[in-house]
Amino acid sequence: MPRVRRPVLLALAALIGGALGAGAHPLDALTADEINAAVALLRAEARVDAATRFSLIDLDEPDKAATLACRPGQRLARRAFVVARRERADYEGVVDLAARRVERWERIPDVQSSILIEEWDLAQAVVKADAAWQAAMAKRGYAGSALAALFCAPLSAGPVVDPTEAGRRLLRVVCFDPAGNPVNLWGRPIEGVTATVDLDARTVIRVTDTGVLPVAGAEPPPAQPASKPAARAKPAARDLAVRDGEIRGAGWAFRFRMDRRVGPIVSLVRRRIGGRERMVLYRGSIAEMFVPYMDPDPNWSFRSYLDVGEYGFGLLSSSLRPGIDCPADAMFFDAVLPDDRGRPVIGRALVCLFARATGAPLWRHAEVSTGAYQGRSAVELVLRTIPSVGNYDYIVDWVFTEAGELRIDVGATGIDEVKAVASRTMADPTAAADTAHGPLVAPNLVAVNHDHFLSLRLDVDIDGAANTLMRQRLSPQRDPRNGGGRGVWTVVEAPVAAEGPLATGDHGAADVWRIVNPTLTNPLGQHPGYELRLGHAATSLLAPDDLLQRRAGFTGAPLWVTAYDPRELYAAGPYPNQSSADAGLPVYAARQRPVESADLVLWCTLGFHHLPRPEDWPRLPTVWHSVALVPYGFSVGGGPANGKSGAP
Ligand SMILES: [Cu+2]
Repeated sequence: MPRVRRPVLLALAALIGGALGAGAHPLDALTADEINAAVALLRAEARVDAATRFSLIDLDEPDKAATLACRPGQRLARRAFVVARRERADYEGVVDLAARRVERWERIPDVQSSILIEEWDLAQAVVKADAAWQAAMAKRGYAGSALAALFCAPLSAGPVVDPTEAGRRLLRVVCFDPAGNPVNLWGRPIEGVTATVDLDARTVIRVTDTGVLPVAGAEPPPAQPASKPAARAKPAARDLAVRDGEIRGAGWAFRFRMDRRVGPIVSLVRRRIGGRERMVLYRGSIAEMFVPYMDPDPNWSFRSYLDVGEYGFGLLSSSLRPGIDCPADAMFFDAVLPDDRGRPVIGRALVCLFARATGAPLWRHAEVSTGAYQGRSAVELVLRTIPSVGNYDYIVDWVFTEAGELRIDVGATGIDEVKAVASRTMADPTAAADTAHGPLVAPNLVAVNHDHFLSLRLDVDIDGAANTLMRQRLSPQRDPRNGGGRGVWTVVEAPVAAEGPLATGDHGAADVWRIVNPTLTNPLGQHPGYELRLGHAATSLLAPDDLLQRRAGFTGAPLWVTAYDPRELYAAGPYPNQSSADAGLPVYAARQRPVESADLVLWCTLGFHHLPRPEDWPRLPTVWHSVALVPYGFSVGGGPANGKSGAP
């Protein structure tokens, strides 16, 4: 987690309040003025002081029904949700900005709020000043200026089960010799030494030293040179337009705001069909990310990052470069986010938006019999952010297609997390043991096997809140005709009645999930709906009682459904930093609330096992994975008339 972005502090909040046009819509992000006001009101009531640090100051979303009923020009009361840390205790609360009062403020016991940026620097300084750690480094030939030049990464502590660590605010620190390379700080690990830091006490409580291993050689120069960012071109016109914070194009209309914890939150996602706008998704966002490493070595066994709740995808979103990160003609958006001290900070070009020609037909047919041809090229809208979470960069795309598909594409790139080993090649006698948990990617370097599980919280509202999730199971049947010599599969459909994790059936991917509005019918007499395609839905292979798995139970299923609850936003719970017990989805879903013809929320686990390749080193070529919502009976014949075309 190095290289802290030092964005521009907003001395003149008014400067951007208008520039971003924010605050006009109930779901717009807090403006700089509103962030300042929230902190000032907490200060006035002595709930916080100058030493208090803030891990979240975000819009406390207004009531869903009130938001949907809100007409242009109308204002709803604005509230800020705040998480703060003061005198070694964590607090959360809500500030009513219109009434100028603190509505709720309470201590949250037995949790650790997310890691603050200033704690990264603190942990590094504390470790470098520690005598036991210095002695461990001296054994490895690092002292004086060589020691000072090391990069020490503040890793989230993982599950805290050791009684001597209970209740302490921790980071675990491992160090690297960057050898002057400012882009890859991770390529030369000083293996075998982990320092555990108590951030409140500002001290190292333990140095684990499992023995000296060689430090890898210098990184080879890239096979292809890095490209230079292009000048920004004029934004492609097409039908893409942004007005008053609303984005329109490719038959879609939606809004978004940036959030320090989860990154972009898209909302009020509607499809324009037959001159009407119809709701598809009320709110969508990332709800957590879990990355457990598959190495039991004491320097690795704790590595089980919950990147969203421990660090923050919005906080770590990086400035996007035109011509590389996004097309040169994309629109780029700045965003205002609070820093650790609760001051509004402007992040430049954290989000980009563009229309993309896919280079393939949206549909086409060439008729051999008549020589006739028809086709249409495909264009889709992409809303992109790229959080850089330590060594990894995640390209997160919300993609809106002209065919009515809403896709979430996630591209993993950056730098693999590597471990130093004795082996230089697979011919070495140590190689079998050294590569038990990952392949050799360079002499003396193993890229450790791991998983990525990204939870997406999708508050789908197909033509309104009353929705039902249908499971379509493919059932093989024998048929007596044809002499009994062949069979078919048929589709057996059943509604999901109650909350819970949803396992795939005996035929794995043969289950099809469809979310419908059972109160409406299209001209064919079907319920309008969307099919959910869980393209990449690997689940965790860890046992349910595994120390790592217990903090991320959501990864046990590719799909979960819960009843709508605006307070349930995070798949591993609101406070996953240092957690060691079930929270989030397994707890929410255990209530078994009914979800048939109800306002429900889908939680997709976009998961993949990462078995690194030698070619993933030292630069990981982007690996893409997707989840998609695809219309089913939604757009046929223009859909239900006026939103009420008769009973089912
Ligand atoms: Cu990976």
